[in-house]
Amino acid sequence: ASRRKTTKVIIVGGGGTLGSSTALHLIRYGYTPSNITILDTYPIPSSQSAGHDLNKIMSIRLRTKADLQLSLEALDMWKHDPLFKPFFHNVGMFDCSSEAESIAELREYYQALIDAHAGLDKTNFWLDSEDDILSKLPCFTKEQVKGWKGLFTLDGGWLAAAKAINAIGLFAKRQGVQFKFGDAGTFKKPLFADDQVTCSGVETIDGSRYFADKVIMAAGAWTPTLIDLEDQCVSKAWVFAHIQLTPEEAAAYKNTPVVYDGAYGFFFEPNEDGIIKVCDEFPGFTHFKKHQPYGAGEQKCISVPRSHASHPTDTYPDASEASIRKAIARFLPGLKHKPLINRAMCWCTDTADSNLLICEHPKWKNLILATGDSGHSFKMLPNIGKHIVELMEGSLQQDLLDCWKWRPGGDALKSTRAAPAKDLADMPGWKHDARL
Ligand code: FSA
Repeated sequence: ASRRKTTKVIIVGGGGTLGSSTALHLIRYGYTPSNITILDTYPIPSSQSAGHDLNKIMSIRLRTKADLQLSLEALDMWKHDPLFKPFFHNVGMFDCSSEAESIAELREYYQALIDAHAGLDKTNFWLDSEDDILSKLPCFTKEQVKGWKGLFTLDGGWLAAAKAINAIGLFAKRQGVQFKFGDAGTFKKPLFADDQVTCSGVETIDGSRYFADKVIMAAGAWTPTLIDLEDQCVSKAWVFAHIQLTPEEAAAYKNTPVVYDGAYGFFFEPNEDGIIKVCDEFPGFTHFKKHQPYGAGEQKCISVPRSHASHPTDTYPDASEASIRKAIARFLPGLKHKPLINRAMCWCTDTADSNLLICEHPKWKNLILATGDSGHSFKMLPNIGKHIVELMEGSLQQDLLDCWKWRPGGDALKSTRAAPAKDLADMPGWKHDARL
């Protein structure tokens, strides 16, 4: 306990999902808030973080071995923790399809949830007919859902993402956590003790030097550009667009569950301003460039994120417009005539096996990586930081250590997705900034 009071921690990317959660749990574990420094290019909630979004999906996932424990812990905190509760819109989620093969996979998934013996039979239901579907989703028509089947879960819904990170930020500020943003918060390189092995802090691009006992690299999709991760993470963009509804239009979608079909995409209930977010589903877009992260002997080909925050005129490729329109035609045919607004890309970073990468760097003591979200980590905002602190303290449970260890090899370009990501260089339509 006394070690916790005196240990200094720097969180690089502390304005995003994994970083802000780490700051929260350091405080909850009794670390002295003024010994915690959050560095980020943008103020918390960092506008280039994937978590800086209207909404993200909440549901229990079983993609990796760690998922069941982590999503049950998260669900409990989204439902009951006073800090997070206001941001969980527990409207349910419908995972559906009209293709025989995908329906069979969804059925298997439903069975796996039941077989997890975690009481999930009480909250998950198979919807087998049009009438079953309409009973949960009155916004659809019978004609529209002909042949659809799927899994409805009461454990799902959406998370008001940027607002939840903001709440952590406000709490951390009140507690006295230190914040540095802009050039003073943008990572340049790690600093080392005389042994050149023990990390002792961070230098930022304005030349400031910050010293600490532990440095946590939680810069999300930017992490592989900052520290050489030996190709373990490939950063990719996913896309979204918004539709502004009138209050009358929005009323028809109130309390609509999140609807997800892997062949089309997904959409969310309108938020309090009547905005619906629509996404397509695809294996992501990379942005490969020659780049030299710290620790690499020379320049390498790395997918370097390019944020909407830094490039506000960027939108998304023409191909995304077509697939988002296709998702709208499928889910929201009555809104086909409405204009799309706020088209943008959002950056995640995939590992080969889609497990997170949360471990001490094998070469550098006290430099801890917390990245590799693989596009599915926002739902763990409430609890992931607890495990990052456990890793830092050496008390993380063995199965999580195994899942999240340093593990070069494998194919993070494809990861566990249907196909390797395409590169933005081959996808016209997203760049509207003549200067860059
Ligand atoms: O069930 C989920 O957690 C969906 S995450 C949403 C998403 O856009 C993915 O659909 C996409 O493939 C990528 O992983 C980014 O996140």
